[in-house]
This record gives sequence, structure tokens and C-alpha cells, in this order.
Amino acid sequence: MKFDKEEWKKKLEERLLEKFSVSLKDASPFEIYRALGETVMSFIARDWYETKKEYSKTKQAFYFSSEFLMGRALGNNLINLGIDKEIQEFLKELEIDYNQIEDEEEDAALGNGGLGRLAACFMDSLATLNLPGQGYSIRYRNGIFNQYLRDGYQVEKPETWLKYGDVWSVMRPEDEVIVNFGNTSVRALPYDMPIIGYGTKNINTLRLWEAHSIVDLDLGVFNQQDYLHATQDKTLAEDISRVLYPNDSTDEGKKLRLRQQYFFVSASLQDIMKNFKKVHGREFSKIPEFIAIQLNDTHPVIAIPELMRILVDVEGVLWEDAWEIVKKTFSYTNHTILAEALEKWWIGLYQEVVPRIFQITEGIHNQFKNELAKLYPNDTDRQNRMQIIQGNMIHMAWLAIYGSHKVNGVAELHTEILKNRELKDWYELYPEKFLNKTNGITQRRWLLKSNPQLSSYITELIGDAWIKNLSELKKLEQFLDDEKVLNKIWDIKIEKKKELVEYLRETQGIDINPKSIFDVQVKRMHEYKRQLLNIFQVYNLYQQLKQNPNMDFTPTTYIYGAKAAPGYKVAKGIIRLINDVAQIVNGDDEIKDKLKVVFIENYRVTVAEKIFPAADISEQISTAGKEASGTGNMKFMLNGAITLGTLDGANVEIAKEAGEENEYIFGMRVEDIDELRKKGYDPRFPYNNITGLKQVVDALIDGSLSDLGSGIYREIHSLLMERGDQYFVLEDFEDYRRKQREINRDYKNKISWAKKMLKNIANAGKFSSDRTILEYANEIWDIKETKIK
Ligand code: GPQ
Repeated sequence: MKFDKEEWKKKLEERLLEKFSVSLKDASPFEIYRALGETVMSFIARDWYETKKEYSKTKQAFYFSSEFLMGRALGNNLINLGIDKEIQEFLKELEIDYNQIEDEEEDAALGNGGLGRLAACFMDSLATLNLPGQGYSIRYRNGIFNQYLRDGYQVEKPETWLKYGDVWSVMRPEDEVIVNFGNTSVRALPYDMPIIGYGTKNINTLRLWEAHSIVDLDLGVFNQQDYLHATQDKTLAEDISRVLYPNDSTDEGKKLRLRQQYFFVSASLQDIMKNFKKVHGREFSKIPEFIAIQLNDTHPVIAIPELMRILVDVEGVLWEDAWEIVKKTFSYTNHTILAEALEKWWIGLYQEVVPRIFQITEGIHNQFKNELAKLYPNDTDRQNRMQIIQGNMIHMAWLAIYGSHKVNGVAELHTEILKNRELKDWYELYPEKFLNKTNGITQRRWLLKSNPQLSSYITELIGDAWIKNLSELKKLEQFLDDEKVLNKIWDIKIEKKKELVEYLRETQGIDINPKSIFDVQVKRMHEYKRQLLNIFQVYNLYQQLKQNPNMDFTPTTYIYGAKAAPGYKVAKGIIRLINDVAQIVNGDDEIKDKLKVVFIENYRVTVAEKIFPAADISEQISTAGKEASGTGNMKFMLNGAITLGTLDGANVEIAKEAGEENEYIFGMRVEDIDELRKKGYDPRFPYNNITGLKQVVDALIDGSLSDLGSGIYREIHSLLMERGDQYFVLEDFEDYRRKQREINRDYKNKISWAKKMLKNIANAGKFSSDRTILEYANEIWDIKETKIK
């Protein structure tokens, strides 16, 4: 976009006056933020409209996801429009601090973690690649909770991003639809967020539905007798879009959750069908030629019976014809093999919430049951394993696979595990449905925006084509032996570390040495991610440094950031444990210049943008086979952090791209775990035989550490020692500690370390979400570039 300073100034002044009756000179940061946002919205309005018009003529992909973890929009939008520097300069001339303006924006935190952030990165890539793709979800009034620490324990407070409204959404009352549940109906009111592509005029859309009571429509209901009942009804309806479920990779099976899922899926399908009919009339057999719908994990899978309902009940299409359409329209992404995440609904609840959808689901189930009986007449075990309804439960993943033409995992290893293990029966039945789509991240937010220093330097070295084509980074390999370049990327890292130090001093009052190694683990708190292994190593290190004060040691800062699901006691206990160790270590005068432990409160997208560029070590230490992909690992790599990780998820591909010698890979692999399981794993073996391990584990119960009486440390101790240590924390401890020592030595050699950094950056090209999205576009959705002029 061309930037005309006078025009912007005029528009901004007009907005401030019209909206807040204030002059530019007297406006508060909030007012300026708002006016800036509205000015951006007014400038993009025409392109947004044009994009919609063009897309309606072609095949479009719709990304159905219960989560979109967008973060802030202002900075990203300005960058993608190519006017960020100009705006910053312009504000500076007016003596306005851009950072202060930016800080007025709340994160749009409509997601828990990786799955939601992936959806957000995909939106950026779709728009940048001029691809007709749109997101659909819920406009939760409260996103993921804000986390505070009290006595080292997590406390949750509601998140309220819509407190003052949202400048980046446009309400579209003309597109409102009614969603019918068994006994009630609710209004679904859409809000559209523009998704601005980088360096293009295309502006895609994320449509979020807000739930309202139908009584708002019909004031006649508010007669005297019915008043109380009517307000009750209103609350019930509005509850649907009130709050994001705060569980990451676990299923709660709650009624409100099912209502949320059906609500947004039904509204989205009605919307899609309305637009389809405007262009194609009743030629429903053409639906798969113009519509592709991606089901982001099982959460939106109820879309399969819902589209059947719309086609059969509303449009009068024959069941058999409708089923053919459905199968060609949907595809499904699996994001986990954790059993506790695979959604299953109790039929009683499902029937109560969506009775007609239950009948249709039963119809699909019976149809498939008959197919199975013909396919495997002599294998009733297999028939039973694959039933969509088993006992009293509806298996949403099974429904998804049966009703989709493509099923994908999110990293090579993950897809292989699905094919050979979790979904083996299904892969044998439908080998042609299965494919891999390794996740990716957008380099616009995760390098260009979050690390302007490294971005400019890369551009200085190889030009700026990497912004749209990340494999360009490979050209950096020509500088692997150039000490000037190596020194410079080291210096940039130090600069980013200093910025993080400053931020943590201001927000949490902590003092950190920017020359120490920044060893970082940021992600949701979960046993399988093994933050416990990390903190055990730190505690062991602390004991060693106490015993041996002259030990050769490079000062290290261990940094953590993680939210725990509010009902997940063990995860909350581990947060307390980290803070407990932090207090001991940081409070020890003999140690505090060597070792520091920091827990960053309320980890979220905006803080992540400060953390990734400042990290030296990227902790990716999940139990092999458990992390489907990971995407934080890619953000670290792109910013020159070295992976300390197991061969799990996309770590495998990261090590392959950068060379295993440029990462610190440790621990059991998937096959080793299988073997050990077969042999019988006894955690008492490492506990008794690995030096120092016993002291660490026992510290949980011998009074060295304190959970302040909650009993959670004893619980963790028992999970390890009496209940089999199912994530192999003790088994992997020794190898992990060995790699930590190696890192500590290697870091001293600045040039060889910087070379590793550069190797990682240069080989991060594969992990752009642009690559991922192009694969989805070509191999699953069959959508084509549709560029706006
Ligand atoms: N993931 Cl099933 C989530 O963030 N939430 C979920 O509910 C499920 C998966 C993650 C997964 O754990 C990561 O390994 C992936 O990188 C991420 O999805 C995106 O695929």
C-alpha cells in the first residue's frame, strides 16, 4: 500500500475528532490506537470487498477450527500492508511512541496453544499466497484465561479482550443465521476479521460467530409472565460463545462444548450453502467443485452430519447423493495420538443437544456398519473396533475419517504413527486417504515482525525474497565461514536477549544476565511435554554447583512459560515446582550469578514474540511419539536457537534439515520406548543407578521442596515411582543431562556456536506455513491462486 503522510494525518485527525472529540495532540494512546486501527480498516475496505467478490466465483477452502490464536493485529497488519516503518516514522514526528500505541491492543487469544496458533499462521499464508481460503470459528467473549502466580501456583483470571470492543472486526447482521438445537434456537451473528496478505492486495476473512438469544429478535416475548423465562433463555443462548474451553489436547465431553461445536459448524455451513446457492443455484452435485472444508481436529466433525441434514432435510437431496457430496467436501487433520484428546460423545447427551443430528449420525453409523460387515465378514473384531458408535459413545475421529476424502497428520513421524498404529485399521481400508502435511509457521510474524534486527540483516545479506519464499534462507549458507557474519548474528542475539531482560525487569522485577545461556521451554504445561525433566535437571545442576563451586560452568538462565488447564492438578503442581526451585536457586547468593530460573507469567502470543528471538536453546523434550509436531520448535529455529530435543514430532525434520550435528538430540526414540515397554520398564532402575537422580526425585517428599501442603509433590512422586513413570522422565534423565553439559561447554566457542545458529536459520525454509498451505491447496483442497488487481 502506498503511504501518503498528509492523507493519514488528515484521516487520523478526523477519526479522533469524530469518535473521541479529541485532537491528535491531546489523544490518549488508546484513542490513537483505535483511530489508527479504524483508519487501516477504512483503507483496506475496497480491497477486502473485491477479494470477497473474486473468491465467490472460484473454489474456496474453509478452515473450520474451534480455535484461532491470532494475537495482536495492528503491527502485523501494518507490516503486511508494507507501511509499518512509515507509520512509526510518522508517529515519531508527532512525538508519539509507537510501542505504547501497540501495547494498547489486547491479544485476540481465542485458542489454547499449537492447534489454535497453527490456524492463525494458516490464515496469514492463505492471504499472502492469494488463495481463496476463509476461517470459521466462534467469537468467544473470553479467550484463554490470564495466568497469575500466587505462592508459585497458577491462578486464573478471566480474559476480556472485548471489554472495549474490537477495532478489527466488522459485524455483519445481514448474514445472521438461526441455529436450531433440540429444544431451542439461537441467533448466530457473524463478525468478520480481515486477514491482510503480505505484499498483495488480497484480503481474506476470518468469520467468527457470536451467539444471541432469539428473544432479542422478538420483543413480543417480553410480556409480563414470560419476562424471567425470556432472560434465562437469553443467558443460555449467550453462554454458547461466552468462553473458550481452556483444555489443550484433552477432551471434556461437556454439554456446553457440544453446543459450541454445533453452533459454529451449523452457522458456517448455512453461510456457505447460502453463498453457494447464490452462484450455483440448486446444483448441489457441484458442491465439491467449489467448496473444500478442512476439519481442524475432531472439534468441528459434527459438520459431517450437519451437512447431511442440510442437504437431505432442507434441500431434499437423496441420502446416497448427499453422502457422496459430503465425502468429497470434507477432509480431516489429526493433531494428536493422545487417547485423552480423541473426542467421544455419550449418545444420551448428543441426542439431547442435537436430536436430529443424532439420528443422522446413527444413519451414517448403520451405513458404515453394513459396509464393514461386507468388507470383513470374518473379522468381527475389526468390525467392532471401527464402528462409529460403540457402546454408548460416538467416536468423532472415526466419523471424520469415514466422512472425509483426505486425512492428514501434522509431521512425518506423526503421520507414520497414525498409519502404523493408532489408525492402522483405517489406513488399511483407505490407504489413498492418508497423507502428511508437516506444520509450518508464518515468517511474517515470527521473524519479520518479532525480530526486525535479524530480518534486516538477512535482507542485507541475501535480499528480501525470503519474506514470501522462506527457502531463500538457504542462501545464507554461503556465509557459514564468514566470521563477520557469525559475529553479527551473535550480536543480534545478545541485543534480543537484552530486550527480553528489560521486559522481564519491567513486568516481573527479575534481574537476568544477558550474557548467560538462555535455555527456554515455552508451551502448554503437560506431562508428556516433560517440563518435569527440565526442572529435575536444573535442580540436580544446582546441587552439583553447591557441592563443587569451582566447577567449570557457563552461566545459564532457565526460562519457562506455560499455562496449565485449570483442572489439571499435576500440571499445576509442576508450575509450583518450577517456581519453588526458582526461589531456592535465585535466592542463593553463592549460585545466583551462575544459575537462574525464571517462570514467565501469562505466556501468550505477544510475549512469545519477545521470547523466541532471545533464545539460545529451544527445549523440545517430549516423550518420543507424543508430540504430534510442535510449532514453537520452528519459531526457535528460525530465530537461531539450537534445538535440545528428542526425536519427536517435527524435531525429526528440523534435525534432518539443519543436520543432526547442529542440534542436541537425546533420549529414547519411538522404537526404544516400544522395546523398553515390552521388556518392562522399572523407573527404580534409573532412580537407583543414575548419580544424583534419587536426591532430585526424593526432594519432592523429603522436605527439601514444598508444595505448601497441597500434596501434589507426593502425587508427582508416586506417578514416577509407583505408577510406572509413563512419560519416561527418569529413563531419559541421564542422556538429557549429558546434552546439557555439552551445550554448556560448546557455548563458550562463540564462532562455532554462531555457525550452528546460522545453519539452523538457513535451513528453516521448509517450516514456513506457506509451504504447508501450498501443499494443502494442491493436494487436498484443489484451490488456485486468485489474485486481486
Ligand atoms: N494440539 Cl489435539 C493442540 O494444540 N491442541 C489440541 O487439542 C490438539 C493438538 C497441538 C499438538 O499438540 C502439537 O504437537 C501440534 O504442533 C499442534 O497441535 C498443531 O498441529
